[in-house]
Amino acid sequence: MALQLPDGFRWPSGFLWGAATAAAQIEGAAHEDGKTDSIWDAFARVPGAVAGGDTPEVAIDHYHRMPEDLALLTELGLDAYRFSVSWSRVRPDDAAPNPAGLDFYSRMVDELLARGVRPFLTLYHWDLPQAVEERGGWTLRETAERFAEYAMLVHDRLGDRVEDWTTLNEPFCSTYIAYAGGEHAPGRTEPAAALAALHHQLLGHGLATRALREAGAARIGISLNLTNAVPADPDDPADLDAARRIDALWNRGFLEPVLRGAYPEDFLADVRGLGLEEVLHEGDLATIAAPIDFLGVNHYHDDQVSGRPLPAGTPASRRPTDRPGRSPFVGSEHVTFPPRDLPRTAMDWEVHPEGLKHLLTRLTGDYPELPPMYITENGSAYLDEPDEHGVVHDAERIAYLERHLEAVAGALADGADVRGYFAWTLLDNFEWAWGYAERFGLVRVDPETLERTVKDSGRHFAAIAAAARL
Ligand code: IFM
Repeated sequence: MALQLPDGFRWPSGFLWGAATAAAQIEGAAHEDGKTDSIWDAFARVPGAVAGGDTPEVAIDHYHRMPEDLALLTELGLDAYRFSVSWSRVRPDDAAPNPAGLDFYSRMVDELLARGVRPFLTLYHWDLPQAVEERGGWTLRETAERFAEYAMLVHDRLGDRVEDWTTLNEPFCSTYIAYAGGEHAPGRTEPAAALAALHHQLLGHGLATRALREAGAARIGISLNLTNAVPADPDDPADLDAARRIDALWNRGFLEPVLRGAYPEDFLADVRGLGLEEVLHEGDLATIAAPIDFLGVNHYHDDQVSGRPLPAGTPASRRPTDRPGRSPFVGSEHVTFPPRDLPRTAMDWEVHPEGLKHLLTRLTGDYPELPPMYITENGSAYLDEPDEHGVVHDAERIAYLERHLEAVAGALADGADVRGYFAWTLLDNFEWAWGYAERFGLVRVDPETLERTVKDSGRHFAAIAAAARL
């Protein structure tokens, strides 16, 4: 089925069609050419931390197959590629710079530019050097400063060719889920540590943004994973309050410090006494609000929320973070997430494309100071398998993609300033605590041979992008 676009709709000229990846999920070579442990290498060795005992040690061997993988971008006719740099590859243990690691990304950027593909570089996609974690990780203020130094190391080497810089990817996951929910590395379950990590990651974003700007970076942004917190019963004050709390913790608690230099008052009230006050220094919020040129929006699903216990008979959630004592929802641990009657992906995430339109429209309406947006991640995991000819007919992923692109078009037609869409993800990969079982790729990676095969969704995405440019 073709895209159903608003009457008279045209994709804006220059709209970017891209795909995204992250270092720890694809590179492998986890201890090669000088790279040392990131927190994900160490976490994956903890029994039970990652499904199936999977590790990022080899991942999908992108480190050795980089040119071949980037050729896929050309095959799909994509304009842009969003990738992340591994801190522990370019500055192992956050000590001396590693020339071999920097060379790898330099070759990657050259390869992209030679292919006419615009590099979108993310500095932090969750893989802190383990040595930094052992000193206290993001709970320490010093880590924000170390991050800004690492950002400059990368800029010194790649800033002559990379124009689009993203500081952090989804700090919600690398703070709350990592330091309070225990599902992501470093696997801690301490609410105060999560709040300290939140503040220090945002501070690191501000310090790095300022330094990159002074060094002449053309465009700087941050990618936030944002949700729509939908009250289960819009007439029930308990559900309305639960939705407000989740919106504050998950969305506004990131958007407002970055865009306005202030944590939302209701968020501060919700987490009062849990440790944020102790790490918040005078002047930090002005640093965090350093102007940005774009907001990266990552969105996969909405979340229905309630302030009441789950009704009896609700199917058990598959999320490790929903285990007792492991909540990323600091200060709002009593909030529940009753499932809605909607189709679900293999991740057990609901499919509700209208949510993406709603989110983009809401951001546009609520934040007059909003810079242009990119969808820096959107995609779906399905348990697709190749047929006897090795072809993957992933009709569900195609439908997900189409409906979400229609949602982006709808938001554009309603005035949202969205400049591009990056599909998550180019290649099946290491899906963090879920190991290799969850597959989001437009390109299949054979789990045994690591052979790459473009799925039907990859070809479909390429065709949509090509048609949009006409
Ligand atoms: O794989 C992740 C990615 O690293 C961050 N955003 C969500 C994706 C799917 O879970």
